[in-house]
Amino acid sequence: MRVLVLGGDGFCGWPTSLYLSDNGHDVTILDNLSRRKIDIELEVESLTPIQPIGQRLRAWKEVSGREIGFVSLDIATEYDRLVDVLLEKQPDAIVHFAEQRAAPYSMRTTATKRYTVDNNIRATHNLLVALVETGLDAALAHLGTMGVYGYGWSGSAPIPEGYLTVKLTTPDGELEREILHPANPGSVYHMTKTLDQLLFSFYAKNDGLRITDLHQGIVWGTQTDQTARDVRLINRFDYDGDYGTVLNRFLMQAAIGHPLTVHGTGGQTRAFIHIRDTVRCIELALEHPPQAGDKPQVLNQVTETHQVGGLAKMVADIMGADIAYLPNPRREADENDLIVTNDQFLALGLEPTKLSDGLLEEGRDIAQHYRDRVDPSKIIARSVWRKGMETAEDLLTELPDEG
Ligand code: NAD
Ligand code: USQ
Repeated sequence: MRVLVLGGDGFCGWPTSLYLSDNGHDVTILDNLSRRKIDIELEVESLTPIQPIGQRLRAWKEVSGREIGFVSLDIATEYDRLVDVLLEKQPDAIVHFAEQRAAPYSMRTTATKRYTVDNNIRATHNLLVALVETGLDAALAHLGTMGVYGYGWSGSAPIPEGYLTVKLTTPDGELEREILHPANPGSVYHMTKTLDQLLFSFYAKNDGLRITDLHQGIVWGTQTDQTARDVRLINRFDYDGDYGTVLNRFLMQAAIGHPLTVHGTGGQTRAFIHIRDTVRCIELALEHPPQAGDKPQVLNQVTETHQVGGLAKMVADIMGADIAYLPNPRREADENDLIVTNDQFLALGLEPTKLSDGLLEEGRDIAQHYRDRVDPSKIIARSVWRKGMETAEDLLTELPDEG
């Protein structure tokens, strides 16, 4: 397949691009490198030393003999160039990762709220309208989030894959309808993903676009078989309070002797997936697209659920770390149930990678190897959901000696 990977320089997009290229697909990355610019703005760097995109691509050619194309393009603002690229490349499939993806960054300031909405909604809408304008029949796979469902809204009822069947009482009797699961976002970022869903519903219905929305859980891990082939291909590892996600943060914290930063009681339950399964799921989704005229296909891209406090205990037991219970900078439930249906990916042949598969140790080893790159002042999460909310002080001002 000729595949365009939008956002292919990012944490999920880079390993996906390599995986698809390795499996014989003709891959072109479209990315405006905004994520690298946000690192500069936040004065933080990936724990792993990621190479400039040109070096990454040259290294991949050297290692695999295969070429990946790259177009520097802002999907949210450069509509005409996007149309030109689509017409030139004539993709069979498009993977859309190109959005601002950190909930804390999206809540940081008025400017980051506006940027997140402008960037994400315009990027998604530009892509949809460009597909209509060009008449291309490419299958689109978009990375959505489990957070569209909200946490705890369904209590202990399993969260279905995208749609709910509801019964309405009408004057003429009972009516059964399938509706999009009610949206219940917990941040401006998550809200953009719920808005994306409505754009997809409309363009699938009106123009017959073939769309799969992947409601992904929190991705953990760093390396895949492809990114591990050469140090110049290494994937990014975000550890800071805005972009670092919980499990990778705990692994990094344990590796440098920092207490594990549990927000609140740690009763929050979230869904997880390893980066190796993310790349496999994307390929499975591209191989099984919906037909023109179908409603958007929604797949829950998750393999397991865990409570944050339970994860901290697991990491602390394996690696001997302390746990710090900190004021929660977010407005979220202290505790929630989360039972998620993921039958479709299992039926397509996904063999889930679990936390118990020895990969926690791999994360710790990477974190230990690059521990000197950690800036301890970037660890505590300080973007608050409402002005005036309390945040913790730094727990470490400098890195403890190794040993
Ligand atoms: P990331 O920030 O590492 O990567 C996103 C990439 O998109 C970056 O390279 C960025 O430069 C690019 N980008 C952003 N806006 C763009 C624009 N307007 N034009 C062109 N390029 C643009 O994020 P990630 O962790 O790789 O996440 C990728 C997608 O997966 C996101 O949409 C995110 O919402 C979703 N997702 C991520 C996770 C996770 O845990 N990382 C979990 C669920 C869903
Ligand atoms: N948390 C801690 N300590 C930390 C960091 C986080 O207790 O040091 C808690 C948070 O308060 C939250 C939970 O862990 O309750 C998850 O936070 P996170 O930062 O790991 O994940 P989240 O903000 O939900 O966002 C991440 C990705 C996002 C994706 C989402 C999938 O950044 O792109 O959409 O996971 S999901 O959570 O399923 O919606």
